[in-house]
Amino acid sequence: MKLTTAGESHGKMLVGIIEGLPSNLAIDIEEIDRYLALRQGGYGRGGRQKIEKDSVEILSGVRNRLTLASPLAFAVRNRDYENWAACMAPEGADTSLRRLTKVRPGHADLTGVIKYDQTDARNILERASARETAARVVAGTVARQYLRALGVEISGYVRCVCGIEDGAYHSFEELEGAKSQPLFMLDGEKQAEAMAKIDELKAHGDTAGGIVEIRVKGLKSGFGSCMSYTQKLDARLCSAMMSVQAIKGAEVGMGFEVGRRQGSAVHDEIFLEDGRFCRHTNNAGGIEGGMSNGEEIVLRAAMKPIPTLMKGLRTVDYVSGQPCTAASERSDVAAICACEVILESVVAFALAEVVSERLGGDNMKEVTGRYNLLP
Ligand code: EPS
Repeated sequence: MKLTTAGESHGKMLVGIIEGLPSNLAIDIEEIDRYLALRQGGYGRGGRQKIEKDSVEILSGVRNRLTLASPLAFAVRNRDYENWAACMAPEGADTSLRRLTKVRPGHADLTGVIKYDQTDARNILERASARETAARVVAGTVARQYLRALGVEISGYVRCVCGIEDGAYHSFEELEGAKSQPLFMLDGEKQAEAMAKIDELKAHGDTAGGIVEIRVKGLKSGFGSCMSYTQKLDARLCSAMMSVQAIKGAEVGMGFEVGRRQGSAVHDEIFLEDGRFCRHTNNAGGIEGGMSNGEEIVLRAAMKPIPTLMKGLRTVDYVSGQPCTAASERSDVAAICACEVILESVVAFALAEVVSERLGGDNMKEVTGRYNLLP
């Protein structure tokens, strides 16, 4: 399974092509739109989301809601394009409009203009923008539907916003409630504190990041491989999370804490109960030796604060070489809920890739038949 995405933040649309889907996978278009809407929401988002109302248009690969096994092409239109066509159109654009030379610290602007030999960071930021993640939510939701056919579910919640942290354990069933919360947090008090923090940051022209936890329930053991470093499941899933704009850290299970503890306080002991191997703890986060071990997969990722600050950070104008304040037109204060939805989506897609590599199968009957034969 492979995904290619294209599209600029203020271009006509975002598009994607998913290759390698089996036939007869039922596609729930309304569910894709629901996740797109969730990606747009959450406390602390900015003006752009008032303009957009993302919805998917499936262009190929699906007939009467069932996949054909041909490439599934899709589009998510940018409503804002009509306000940007004069400077973004593929032909006849006035590139003197909306130039950005006051490069933003923390964004792709400066390194991008040097690497791609540009003088306008617009040519960099349009693609570097997290707007691209709308396409990954579409593909991730298709992958979620593929995994669901095997009994595998993905969920998550926001654990931390700008240092305000919910350190409690929450069961997989509890996580579903997070999506109806303004910051996808499960601890009401922490959430209220985090919302007040976002208000304060907004008033000061500043931004927030946070930490998200993603869980996968129901995956059988043996996905990924201990035989080749390229096939390790933890590496594949963390790579997917790190590919999301603004992610600066990824953890599996106990994560960085394993480096602070002794072995007997880290490793999950193994028991045989009612004829089944099991563990009473899940510090490994469901992955041992680069393979799923049948326990819940637990992943966390840290999102840095949005790099466009309304108050502006100190920088240098790329063209004049003069010190200045970094560019800012509008910005999200926090996009941690969007990040949660995106991380679920990229984990779903990466996992569907791993699963389809092991199972193969040209149609869903073959895929589910092969999965059901696994121990
Ligand atoms: C985004 C749309 C963008 C940004 C954000 C992601 O809207 P605009 O730039 O038009 O205000 O809000 O982009 C970034 C975080 C970024 O780094 O560029 C979206 O739809 O998610």
